[in-house]
Amino acid sequence: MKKVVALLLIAAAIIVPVFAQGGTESAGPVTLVLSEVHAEGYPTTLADYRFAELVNERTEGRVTIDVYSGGTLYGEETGSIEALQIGDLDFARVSASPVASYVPSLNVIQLPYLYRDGDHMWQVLNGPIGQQMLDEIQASGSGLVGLCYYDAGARNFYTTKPVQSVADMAGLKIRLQNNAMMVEMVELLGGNGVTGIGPNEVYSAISQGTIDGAENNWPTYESMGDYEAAPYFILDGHTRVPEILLASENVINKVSAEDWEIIKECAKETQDYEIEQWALREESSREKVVAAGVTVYEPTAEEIQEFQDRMAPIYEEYGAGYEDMIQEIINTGL
Ligand code: BDP
Repeated sequence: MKKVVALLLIAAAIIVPVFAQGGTESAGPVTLVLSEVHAEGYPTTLADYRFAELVNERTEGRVTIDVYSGGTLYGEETGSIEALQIGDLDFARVSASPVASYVPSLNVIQLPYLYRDGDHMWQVLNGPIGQQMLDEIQASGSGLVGLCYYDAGARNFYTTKPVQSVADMAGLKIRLQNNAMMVEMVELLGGNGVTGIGPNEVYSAISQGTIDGAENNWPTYESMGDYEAAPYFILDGHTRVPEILLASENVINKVSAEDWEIIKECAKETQDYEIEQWALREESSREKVVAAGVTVYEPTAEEIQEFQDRMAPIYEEYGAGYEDMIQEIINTGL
């Protein structure tokens, strides 16, 4: 009997540390899943693969990440975010816009007409405010971890009929990401915001007449084929919404503490690569749609000002409590 107890104690001494280490459930290699709405070759998809490659290399094969592109797992980013929260999915590359429905403070870094240009946005995101907002995703208790930001340029309206001013927006049904602030933005411009349509369904929603248009950057407008259904593009640049690579907090239970650190470090390292790929694709997508006959309207500074002036109530509502941070963002780089 004593022998049995001694054997049990020895077995426990061997097994317990294995389980206790960094919250690891299994000591063996793990395969994790990443969901991406964009197609193969899109800048964020390229960055997803780079991330997966780096993680696999640096963990010496202990962690494999399978990338599912084209929205094959989740066509709507809200679906992937909810799957991350319950631990049904490990990673998702999403836009910050729908994430703000779960972590409202994230709206502050995507307020309309907040940044002067892309460089301004990157100075903010790569500085203390960017890191604070990324940290807030996990600190908010959302079950999500913000790993890094990627570029997504500026978003613009595109429609079936020409829009050259705020007045032309009247009554237009515009598809938006799942974010109440963005719906309000379109309503303040006189249009009607429509949500619940995944980015891969926008083309057919426009073709069927369910909506009159949508808003996005050059690469998505081109890659999803939306330019064929809504060939009028106004360069109003209403928002710059960064992309975010998210992890489920549950990944921390699936890998060792050391591998979790590697995952976080690899994500950060892919940011510059995505920004490079982004610049190339922004240019080639614009050229492609212009060559295909899209009518691009470049509003004057006064016309842009008219769009911007309408946004005051959004700053009051979504900026409440963040006045200092907003001022700091505006002052960044000045
Ligand atoms: C694109 C983002 C993608 C969003 C999409 C959208 O890259 O993550 O899902 O916009 O509008 O620019 O839903």
